[in-house]
Amino acid sequence: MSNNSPFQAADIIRARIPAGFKPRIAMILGSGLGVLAEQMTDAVTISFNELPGFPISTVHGHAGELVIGTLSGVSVVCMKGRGHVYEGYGLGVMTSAVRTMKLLGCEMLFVTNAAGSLRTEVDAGSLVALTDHINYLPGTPMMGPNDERFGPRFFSMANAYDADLRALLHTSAKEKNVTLHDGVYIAYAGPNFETPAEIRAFKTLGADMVGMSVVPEVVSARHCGLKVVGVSAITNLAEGLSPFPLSHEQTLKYAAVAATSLIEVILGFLANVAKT
Ligand code: R1P
Repeated sequence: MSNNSPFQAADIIRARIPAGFKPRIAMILGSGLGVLAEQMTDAVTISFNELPGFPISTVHGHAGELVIGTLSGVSVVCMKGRGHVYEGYGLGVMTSAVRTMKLLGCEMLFVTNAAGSLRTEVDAGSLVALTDHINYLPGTPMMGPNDERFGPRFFSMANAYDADLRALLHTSAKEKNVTLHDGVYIAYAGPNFETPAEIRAFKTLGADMVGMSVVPEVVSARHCGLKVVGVSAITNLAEGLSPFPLSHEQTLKYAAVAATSLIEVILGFLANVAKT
C-alpha cells in the first residue's frame, strides 16, 4: 500500500500551525469525551473533512475535529472524535490519522473511549486504564500489503499498552484522588450493542470492558512505533449486567459524568510527562 494521505494531511496541518510547533502526544477522544480539547491553549482546529485519510465523523458525540495546541504544558494533537469500523470505513479507519500524527512528530498515543463494564463493581462513571486488548473485530488494520515507510510486516503486541506510561497514569490518578482501575478491553464491531450471551463469553475470554473502537488505532500506532496509553470511561454495565437496555444516549450521559475525573487525570498525567 502506498497511500500518501498521511503525508498530505501532515503538510496541511503544518501549514496551519506555528512554524516549528511539534506535538509530542497524540490523543483520541471517544464518545462524549471531546470536552477535554476545550482546555487546550493556543489551539488550532482543523475539521477532519479537510484532512486526507481522516474519517468523516458520523456519530453523535464525535465532533470530527483535529485540535493542535498545548495542554498542561505539553504540545498535543488531539482528535476530537474518531472513526469506527461500523461506520463503514473498514478496519483501516484510523490508520491514516494515526500515521499523520506520527509524521507530525508524536512519540505517544493516548486513547480514550466510552465502554461498557463486565465487572459489576466497576459501574458507570468509573475510569479503567487499558492493560491490554482482545481483538474481536473481523481482522486487523494491517491486513493487506505492508507500507514499509511506517513499520514492518510483522510486529509485537506485547506491552502494547506501555507499562511505564500506565504506571505514570496511576501516579497521576492518585495525585488527583481519582480511582483508576485496570482492565482488558475487547473490541466488538457494533453498531448494535453486544448480546448478553456474548458478554458472558467475553468475560470468560478475560475481558473487563467492551466497546467498538480502540483496537484499529492501537494496532496502527504500534505498527509505526508509537507508545500507547489508554483509559476507558465506563458509561454502563454491559448488556445482561445492566438493569436497562443500552443506548448511545446512556453512553453520552455517563461519558459526561466520567469526563470530569478523566480530564483531571489526563491533565495531571501530561503535567508529569512535561517533567520528563
Ligand atoms: C456506543 O455508544 C459508542 O460509544 C463508544 C462505542 O465504541 C460506540 O461507538 O464510542 P467510543 O469507543 O468511540 O468512545
